Amino acid sequence: MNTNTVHTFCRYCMASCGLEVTVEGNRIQKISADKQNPHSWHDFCAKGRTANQLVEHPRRIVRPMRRVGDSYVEESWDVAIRDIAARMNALIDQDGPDAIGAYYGNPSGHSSSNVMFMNAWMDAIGTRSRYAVGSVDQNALHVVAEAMYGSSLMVPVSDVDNCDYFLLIGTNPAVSAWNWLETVPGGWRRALARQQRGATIVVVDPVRTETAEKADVHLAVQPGQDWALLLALVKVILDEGLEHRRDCADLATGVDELRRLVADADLDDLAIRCGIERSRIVSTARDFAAARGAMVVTRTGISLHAAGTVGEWLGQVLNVITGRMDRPGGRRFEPGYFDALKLAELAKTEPHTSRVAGREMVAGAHGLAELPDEITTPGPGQIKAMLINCGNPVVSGPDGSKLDKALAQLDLLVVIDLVQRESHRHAHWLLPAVHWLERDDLLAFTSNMHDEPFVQYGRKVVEPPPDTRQEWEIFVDLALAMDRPLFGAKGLNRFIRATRRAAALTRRPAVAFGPHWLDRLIVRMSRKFNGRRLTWRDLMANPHGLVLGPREFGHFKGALRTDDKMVHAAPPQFTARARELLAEPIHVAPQEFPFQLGNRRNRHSMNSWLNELPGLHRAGKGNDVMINAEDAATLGIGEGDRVRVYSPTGAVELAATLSDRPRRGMVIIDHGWGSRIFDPRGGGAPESFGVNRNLLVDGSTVDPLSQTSTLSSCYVGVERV
Ligand SMILES: Nc1nc2c(c(=O)[nH]1)N[C@H]1C(S)=C(S)[C@@H](COP(=O)(O)OP(=O)(O)OC[C@H]3O[C@@H](n4cnc5c(=O)[nH]c(N)nc54)[C@H](O)[C@@H]3O)O[C@H]1N2
Ligand SMILES: Nc1nc2c(c(=O)[nH]1)N[C@H]1C(S)=C(S)[C@@H](COP(=O)(O)OP(=O)(O)OC[C@H]3O[C@@H](n4cnc5c(=O)[nH]c(N)nc54)[C@H](O)[C@@H]3O)O[C@H]1N2
Ligand code: SF4
Ligand SMILES: [Mo]
Repeated sequence: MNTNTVHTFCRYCMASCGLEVTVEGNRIQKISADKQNPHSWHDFCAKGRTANQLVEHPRRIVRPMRRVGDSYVEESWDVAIRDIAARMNALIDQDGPDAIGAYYGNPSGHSSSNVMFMNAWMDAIGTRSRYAVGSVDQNALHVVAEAMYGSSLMVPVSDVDNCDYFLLIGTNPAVSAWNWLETVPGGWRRALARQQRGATIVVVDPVRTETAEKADVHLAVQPGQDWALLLALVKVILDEGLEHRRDCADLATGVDELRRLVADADLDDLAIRCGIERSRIVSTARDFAAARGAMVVTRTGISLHAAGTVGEWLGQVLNVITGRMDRPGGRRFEPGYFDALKLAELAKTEPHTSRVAGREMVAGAHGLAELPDEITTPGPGQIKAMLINCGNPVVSGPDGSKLDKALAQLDLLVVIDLVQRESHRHAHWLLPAVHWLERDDLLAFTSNMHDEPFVQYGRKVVEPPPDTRQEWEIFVDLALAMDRPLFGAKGLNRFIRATRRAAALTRRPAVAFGPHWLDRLIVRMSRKFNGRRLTWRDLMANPHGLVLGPREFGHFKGALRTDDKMVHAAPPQFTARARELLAEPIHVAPQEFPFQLGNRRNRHSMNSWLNELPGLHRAGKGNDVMINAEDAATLGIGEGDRVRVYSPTGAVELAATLSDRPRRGMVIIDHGWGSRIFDPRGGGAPESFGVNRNLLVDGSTVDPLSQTSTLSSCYVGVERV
């Protein structure tokens, strides 16, 4: 059998590590780091190394499957698409388009065509019942970027290699690989290299994480109260005149409003709220402002709390007022080869207020926490059918059992995934997706997120099983079968049909409309580097990827999409919310639920998936609850004891690990566990590892500015069983 080597990159997370894959026939033999990749292989981890295990998952769905009673039967795509289209059309005729709901999860963002075509389909049917992973992830960042910089996708990247002072808040890059809306391959390793050369790393985290362990300073903040710490830092900087005068005048508006806000805040009060001594806050502020290159980085440790947007905003404010935007060692705008911000503008969803909770959409979708009530509350606009694409919201969102019950009551649940997981157990149709090792991707919309100008064509490594399909194709087929205009654009369906006929006639599949058309267009329109545009040939001739030039500074101001081309440092909705928080009494845990529930990611899992694969976790895998040893002593809990963790919403049982890592009053359970994996083909018993900690989280509280569920602000009780 012939053996060949393919170079591509991993699409599990934003680190986008370059891969070298050895293939024999159509089977992957070995995946290693592509050391010839000039940009991104340095985070290469066991998840990438074992990615073939998901391709060859023993429970992988490889043909469309229809539920019949309690089991599933295989069907052809023709039957599947026709049945789904007919049932959805009947519901739309009867109840209107909002009767069709849809959710997309995290992996959809690692495909170049998935979300675009899902939106095209949602626009085709006209539904506003749209839900997305952002409301359990990074909505706060989108809201802040939109208000401050004029585009929800304008996310300046970290200039790690020039940074002298890292203020890392609510992030554990030693595990999560410097991930969010940026690709900074080897970011953590590079930060440590800077530290070797004298840079300071400050980590703000209620837990002494793997990252905090390596830090020069660890500030064990009171969970959920980073906004108070950040506001205090801003206050010290403005009160002591440590701000960057020129940027505060020429780059930003609203600094006077910030001055008024901090004048109304008291440093001692803020220190008590965040649980960090005033003197440490003051010295951190002074050191941050004085450092030559410095950056604040904020992530999910901020966003999954009720004050998440205010925290995210104040983190950006610190960067802006100390002159870190567009300067070495700070945050830089990467123009990339393609202007994704422009695309985001074209693809904007009409604003919409939800039916039951009366909340606004954020970044084109409603909050996941609202979904159960939208399914169970009768009346015009009630969701009767759902499509879940790349998601496991029962595990990733709050109050999973409430959502599970709601999903059970749908007339139609359609799932597009590789495997049937917890959120898919009531599915009427399981539609088999294609793994990224089986598809080509040009991730043009991440072009502004790389920490240096870079392009790599994500090559397909093996052929997918014949009856699996990429999401874009499923959405096109559905829109055609439903006879509803893709993208809401009249005439497009007819045109697509014509290209498909031409492809069949000429026996050239590439003639049929698909995302490869758009890829070609994007390359043709690419920004010039060294005086010339990219060509398709450049992409093909550089399988390891192509660094397009040096990191450039000076694009930030021009890229701003606010009407006055200025950074808006103090959007009124943010200052109002900060004043609301200042007026709130200091949080104390309710007596019956005295602990705050913290969260961890696992190096060898991707949110709720990959944790079932062999080789990635040791035997007996699952999650446990980490309890501060002093707290455990007062509860009479010993190492390895079985304990019950309970909240007003739910209860779970698991083993205890004692540790001095979490601050007192906090217990930690890894998220992403406790999702069953079903066997729709073989009918084997469901497999499951660990417990779902989000069963403890009430869905009714959200960050009002971003609609993000407060997954990390949950109070619980703990007892030995
Ligand atoms: N308590 C707590 N909860 C959290 C978090 C936390 O830190 N703490 N983190 C949150 C964050 S940051 C995120 S991003 C969310 C994730 O939330 P979700 O995106 O809803 O869930 P995932 O666990 O990522 O599940 C992804 C699903 O996509 C499937 N999949 C993988 N690749 C493909 C593909 O190419 N095509 C298709 N169709 N399916 C595919 C997988 O099999 C899996 O079933 O969880 C959030 N929930
Ligand atoms: N191995 C692995 N890597 C991943 C993922 C994965 O599942 N596994 N998921 C990917 C995804 S989708 C995302 S979005 C990114 C997320 O990347 P990160 O946000 O860096 O994710 P975490 O590693 O969960 O780090 C969050 C940290 O916030 C801390 N924290 C919790 N509450 C608070 C608080 O109130 N204040 C402060 N200051 N800190 C708090 C937690 O203790 C934790 O250490 O990671 C990505 N990378
Ligand atoms: S999952 Fe691992 S190998 Fe894949 S991109 Fe992320 S860090 Fe790299
Ligand atoms: Mo995420």
